[in-house]
Amino acid sequence: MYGGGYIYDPENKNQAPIAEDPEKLAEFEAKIDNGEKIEPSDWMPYEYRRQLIRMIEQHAHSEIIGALPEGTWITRAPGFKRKMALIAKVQDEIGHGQLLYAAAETLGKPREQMLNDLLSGKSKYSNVFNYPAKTWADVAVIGFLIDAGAIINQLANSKGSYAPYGRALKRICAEESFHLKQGYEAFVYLATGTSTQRAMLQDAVNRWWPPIMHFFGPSDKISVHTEKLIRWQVKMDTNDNMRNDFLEQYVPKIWELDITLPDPNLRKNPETGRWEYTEPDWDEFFRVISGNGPCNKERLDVRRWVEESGRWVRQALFKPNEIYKVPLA
Ligand code: FAQ
Repeated sequence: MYGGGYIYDPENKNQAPIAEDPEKLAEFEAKIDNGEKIEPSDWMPYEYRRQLIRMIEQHAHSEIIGALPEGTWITRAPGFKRKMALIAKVQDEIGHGQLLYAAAETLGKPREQMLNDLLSGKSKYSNVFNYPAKTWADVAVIGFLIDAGAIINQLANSKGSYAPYGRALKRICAEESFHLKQGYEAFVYLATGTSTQRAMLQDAVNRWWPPIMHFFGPSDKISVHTEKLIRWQVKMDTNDNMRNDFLEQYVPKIWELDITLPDPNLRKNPETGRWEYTEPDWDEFFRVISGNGPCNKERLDVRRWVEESGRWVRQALFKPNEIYKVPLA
């Protein structure tokens, strides 16, 4: 039983009230306006719950799928220390997935169903993890720039109205800041290395830049959920503002290493103080998030294999007698 006596039932098409009780809705929105946090047992509108499940679940999937591109580099990372750091980072990402699935479960959707929806393609996960990590420099770019983007987004979301998500994000952000240091160190090492190392890094930056610009979500003009989510303080800033914060903080760090970015229009407008750039290719973005990116199939195939090969562990944990049939003494 979850908040407001709600039980998540995806087969029940009538579970969304046609209209929320106006008094309860006004009370709920006043709480949000007051900066109060919403706990799982509190009353909440159906749409608030639905949106949170969608967002937190996608975030959880992004963490466990996001572990895959870097995971393939653990055995190939240059040197023992980098291998150890990468193992720890990948392990953290899986842990973030666990925290986020637990936060989404408080809203009533069972974890098994979330994982089924990931595998069937019903639930999305972050666009960036559908691209290959071809060289060690890709790992440096992911660790530096994708973790940087994730921190900007998650720090904002951590101040949001749903308490369990905020609590999970505070812990996740603390760990992500170590990931960022690890990525930045690897990035600087390559940028200040031999001409071959610099060329490898430049190539990785060129390939990752478009997906990184997509990472913060479609431009505010076409984002569908932002307005409602900001009203309910689920999202604390718009996609374009978060993209701008990222450019503000990280483009100077890239340029000072003499690494270029593949956008001739990228510049900070001195009058507005905002960054200008070539409009990202949103057709490519929507193609990738709907399952047609370069690695979508490979990523989901790995997850499918994990689900299959780990089934006996789940059975041993939750239904041990069905496996072992150990007679009771
Ligand atoms: N990728 O109306 P909006 C990480 C979808 S964690 C895929 O603007 P919204 C850690 C969106 O779902 C990274 N899909 O959506 C790590 C919607 O589709 P739907 C994940 C995207 O929710 C680092 C449609 O486009 N972080 O990286 C993306 O208001 C390194 C319309 O978009 C989170 O999930 C995207 N990038 O704003 C791990 C944070 N953007 O559902 C390993 C929580 C949008 O209607 C290594 N999420 N879409 O079918 C959020 O803050 C928000 O959901 C946004 C999108 C800002 C991502």
